[in-house]
Amino acid sequence: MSRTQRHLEEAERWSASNYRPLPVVLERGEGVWLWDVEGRRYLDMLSSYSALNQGHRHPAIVAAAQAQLGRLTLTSRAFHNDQTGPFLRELCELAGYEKALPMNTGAEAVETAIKLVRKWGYERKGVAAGRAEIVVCEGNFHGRTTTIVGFSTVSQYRRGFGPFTPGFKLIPYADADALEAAITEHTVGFLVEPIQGEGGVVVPPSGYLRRVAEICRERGVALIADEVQTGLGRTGRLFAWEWEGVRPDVILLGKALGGGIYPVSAVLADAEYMDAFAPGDHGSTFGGNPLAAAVGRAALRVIVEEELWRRADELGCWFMDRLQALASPHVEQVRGRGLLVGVVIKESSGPARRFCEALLERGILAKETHEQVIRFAPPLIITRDELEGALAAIGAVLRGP
Ligand code: IF1
Repeated sequence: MSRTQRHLEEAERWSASNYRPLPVVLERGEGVWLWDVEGRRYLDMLSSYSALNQGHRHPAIVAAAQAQLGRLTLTSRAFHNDQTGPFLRELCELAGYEKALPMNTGAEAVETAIKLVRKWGYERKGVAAGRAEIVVCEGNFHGRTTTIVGFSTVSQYRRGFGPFTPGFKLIPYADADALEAAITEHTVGFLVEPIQGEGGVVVPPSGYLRRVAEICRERGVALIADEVQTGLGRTGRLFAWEWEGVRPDVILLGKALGGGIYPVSAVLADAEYMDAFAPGDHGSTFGGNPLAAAVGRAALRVIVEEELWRRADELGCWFMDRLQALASPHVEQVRGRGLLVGVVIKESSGPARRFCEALLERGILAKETHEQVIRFAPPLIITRDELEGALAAIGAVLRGP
């Protein structure tokens, strides 16, 4: 029995079945490359859903983690440490916000923002107790907690998990008029992804973010941008909202903030909002721990020093043009921004998964989102030559039967 088969059987026996991974068993990663237990090499075109913008085991981030491992890893927030303050300062200065609250996962950042804008609404806006509402979009993906899946429009993410948290109102994505109509005197926030990742790499029309920002400002509603997937260079700007010159009231970061080696997320906002939290209101055992902060500092340093957003912008445009030029009979549309790219497969060609399986055979790791979209989101350190290699394999698969 091969090592792969042995690992697959072990995982099958002992793991909960909450995922259906492709049948590949990885054991080493470096930069944009991964190796499986048979020694085969793969190009990572998923980046753990954009948590690997800096690539696998970036030397500067690993070095920072190793150095901190040798000093101090966890103190709880009952005490200060010498890493968290500098991390939050550097993060706020980079993003242009007054305050940051560090957490661990993207979902925790989303939950933190929900609590923050609700409390801000009650204490600053005078919203009637217990009546706060947050507007969210159809096709959203903000995480897997019970509150968050309660406003998901994907039936599988909700099925069997009720009862859900009240206080959320769904509107169509990319429809600013729908936002205007949905806001009431109880509305405290609008939670939106600048580009819907899981929803199928859906890019809203130009002007949408600007318009919803205007509406939120006019109506005194907090604009909350979930940049967990689109942030930190992925779409060709440091933050996706920069494409529209919009400054959200609250931004959520995660994934690549952990440099591909540690869960780090954060909520950023000005004091007007963040000061709604008093000591003891909210917290987390690991949120903002010294190791997370040291890793977060190095993760940001790499993004800035290597100007990863510029690479995503330049290579992303070229990559999408080349995908379009494949003229594949299976492709309905190529869409995305920067190196967050979705290839929509025609229904007549069947689900996208078979194309991902064929790509795996050719040494490309990619994952479909929902049924019909192949998502390509390589590490932002990828070179044009490496993308050329990916295009050769993608072309062979998409021009096939
Ligand atoms: C899974 C999806 C991507 C996110 C946005 C918050 C979170 C995510 C915009 C929560 C997380 C992950 C979750 C992971 C797969 C992946 C995913 F397919 F599920 F939707 F990327 F598109 N906001 N997305 O994309 O962050 O708590 O996971 O750290 O759950 O299967 P998290």
